[in-house]
Amino acid sequence: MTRIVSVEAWEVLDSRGDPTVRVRVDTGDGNGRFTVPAGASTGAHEAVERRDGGDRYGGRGVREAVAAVTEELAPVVTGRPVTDQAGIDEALVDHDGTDDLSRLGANAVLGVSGAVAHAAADAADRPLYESLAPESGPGAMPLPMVNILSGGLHAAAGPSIQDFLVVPAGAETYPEALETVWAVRRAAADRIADGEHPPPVADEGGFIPAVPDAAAAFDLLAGAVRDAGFEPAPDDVAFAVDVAATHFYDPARDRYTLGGETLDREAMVDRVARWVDDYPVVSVEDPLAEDDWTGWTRLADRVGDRVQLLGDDLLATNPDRLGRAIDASAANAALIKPNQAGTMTRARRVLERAQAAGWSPVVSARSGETCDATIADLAVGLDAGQIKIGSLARSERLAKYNRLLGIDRAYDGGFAGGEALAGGW
Ligand code: 2PG
Ligand code: MG
Repeated sequence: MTRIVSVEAWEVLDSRGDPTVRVRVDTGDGNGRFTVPAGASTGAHEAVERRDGGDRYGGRGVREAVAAVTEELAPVVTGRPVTDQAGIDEALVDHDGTDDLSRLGANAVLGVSGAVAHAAADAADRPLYESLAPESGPGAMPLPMVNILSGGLHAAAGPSIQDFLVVPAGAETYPEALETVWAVRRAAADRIADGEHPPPVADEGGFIPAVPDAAAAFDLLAGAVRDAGFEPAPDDVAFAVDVAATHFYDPARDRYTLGGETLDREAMVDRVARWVDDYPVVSVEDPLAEDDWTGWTRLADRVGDRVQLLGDDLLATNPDRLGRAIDASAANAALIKPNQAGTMTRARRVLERAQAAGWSPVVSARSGETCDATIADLAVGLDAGQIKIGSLARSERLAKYNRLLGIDRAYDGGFAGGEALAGGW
């Protein structure tokens, strides 16, 4: 039995240049490393990331989280069998002692948990996607939803809506899906470029368009899809949107501020339903704010049988919130972000519970990332069916797309394709 012999942690910088936690776990038979990502449009119900405050890095340093790993968590896991991920994660959570991991920081706890997963794979001399898989084996290559246009908290300008994405639902393989998206992204760049400057890009590599509203962004996407030689259609190149509505909802007034418009709940539900009617939108993420359960269930009643309604801030990769959403039929798909959950085991359990309820899981990166590609292995290993990484740009995104290309070469599990989408497509 391979046991953990040491745990180290240190501060590195992510794709926004902000500090984050990297952890290395050593066993007698190898080692594993994991680097924690970070959100910008974070939800209130996520496990809590710990930042130092003060002047250093504008308060965003993570020395305290690093110290929590080396001083508090390393002794908890040292000596344990590296393959006991669930037992280790439980011990980490117990040692923190809070539900949201706010004492030591979810960035400390997940750092250790993720590095343990890699060390276990290394000790067994297996690729991570295989070592994470259940006994039935890994799943299919995931269908990517790929950011083309950005706004909201990920962009210095642009629309209030965070991401306009394309879903290459007509592709038959994962590599073909990337080729399709590449062509659409290039066509979108040509439409946005003003002849003098390249189009500005946002945190996840999407272009920041100067569009007056969502309809204009969808029209731009449709034009780019046609320029690239495809059809904007649910079975060819479909659209997805991460509205990230929590971040333009004002709880004091109970209103959504979308661009220059102020919308009440009903108007917001109508607006999203209209996008689904007017455009080949197959997935809508966070169309209402994270605690607007009334709005979510109303929208699900209206369009939930024909579109994927994907909870991010709503669910926060939290088992209790997922349970409540399933009971209320508030959505039909769950975004899975390991750092919202705080451990690999919690993320896995939320994903498996979504699958068991007939919901579609979508494994997701954060807007602040490094070249850590763990989520690629997670998506294949647990047969998520879909993945969201950002645009086809910036090395922290490409590291994950490229990891999937490597897995696709090594392993013949098929391609999940458009059937992975919830909502009847
Ligand atoms: C999201 C994510 C990734 P962030 O809202 O889905 O796009 O953004 O990591 O900033 O929360
Ligand atoms: Mg989101």
